[in-house]
Amino acid sequence: MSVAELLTRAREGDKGALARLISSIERAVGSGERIELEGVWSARPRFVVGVTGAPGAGKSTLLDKLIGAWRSLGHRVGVIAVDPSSPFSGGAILGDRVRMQNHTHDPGVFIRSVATRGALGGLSRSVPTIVRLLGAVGFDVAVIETVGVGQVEVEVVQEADVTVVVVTPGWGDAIQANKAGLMEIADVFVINKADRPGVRETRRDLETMLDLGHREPRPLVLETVATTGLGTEEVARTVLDRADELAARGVTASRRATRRRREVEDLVVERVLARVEHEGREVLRAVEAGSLDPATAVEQLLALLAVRAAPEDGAQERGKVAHDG
Ligand SMILES: Nc1nc2c(ncn2[C@@H]2O[C@H](COP(=O)(O)OP(=O)(O)OP(=O)(O)O)[C@@H](O)[C@H]2O)c(=O)[nH]1
Ligand SMILES: [Mg+2]
Repeated sequence: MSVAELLTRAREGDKGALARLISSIERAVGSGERIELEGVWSARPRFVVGVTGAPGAGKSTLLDKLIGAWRSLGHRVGVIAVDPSSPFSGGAILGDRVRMQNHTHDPGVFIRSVATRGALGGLSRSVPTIVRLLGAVGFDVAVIETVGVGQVEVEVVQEADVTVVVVTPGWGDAIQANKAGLMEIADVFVINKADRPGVRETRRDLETMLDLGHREPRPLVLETVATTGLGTEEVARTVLDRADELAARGVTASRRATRRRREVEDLVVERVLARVEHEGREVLRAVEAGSLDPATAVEQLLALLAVRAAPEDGAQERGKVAHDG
């Protein structure tokens, strides 16, 4: 089936077609091939929610409850679970499948895991396109869930318009979140496992760090027990409200502008590097051997690329999206 046919079916609600499209996108991004998805470039779900936090913090359990709450509010929810450590994709991570299985038969919920690919820091290049695709086929809430709190997670989650950081009491999570740079990107903190001791201390740590950060609007701190659902409906409502507020203040627009720019920059770097490795092998070898200095090598490589840039790089038609890995 062609990509165009898959897209038509996905728009009609065919989750299998959507899954196959996502696989095509991942393959294309992985191999640097270009696929065109009519009308996808400009599509975006109304709410793009990032969920991150340390492994085992309860992200998936919480998300399962959030999905339920958003569904009752009439939203259609698409989830991308990004696993930076896994080379595998296509289908849900087993644990996530178990915890979110309440929704597998709901046509208004789509859950899919993606592996991270790409040369630069393992960031999943396919995420921005998959998010657009979810919007194009009618999901108005897209969730990007990541495992862990490292650099990759921060990057991936920056694709979101509103970011939820899940921490747990008593494990120094707040401090760790701070170190990982999550204090700058979190819009809502959720202290999950609030049935355990240490909630007050964790809240105090977070509030202290937020005092130092002077973020506007100030990130919110909520508490949940995801396993029982305590506090989760409030999180579901708060996250969407905060997303609307960020949009109204113009924060979302400026984040998106930065993101679009970075997406292009990343793709350019990746593509140029791929060509350098391929076409500039001899120059690189001379540098490795010490017979060519770096500055001259750069000049030679750029000249090499400039000569061969033109043929396949025709101007793109508007409304289409290219995947150049
Ligand atoms: N006591 C308690 N346990 C919880 C709570 N929320 C989740 N758990 C448990 O914590 C464990 C991890 O939950 P997950 O939802 O898989 O956590 P996660 O953050 O998605 O984990 P990874 O995907 O591995 O990073 C499970 O055994 C949950 O049942 C909570 O509020 N209280
Ligand atoms: Mg999980």
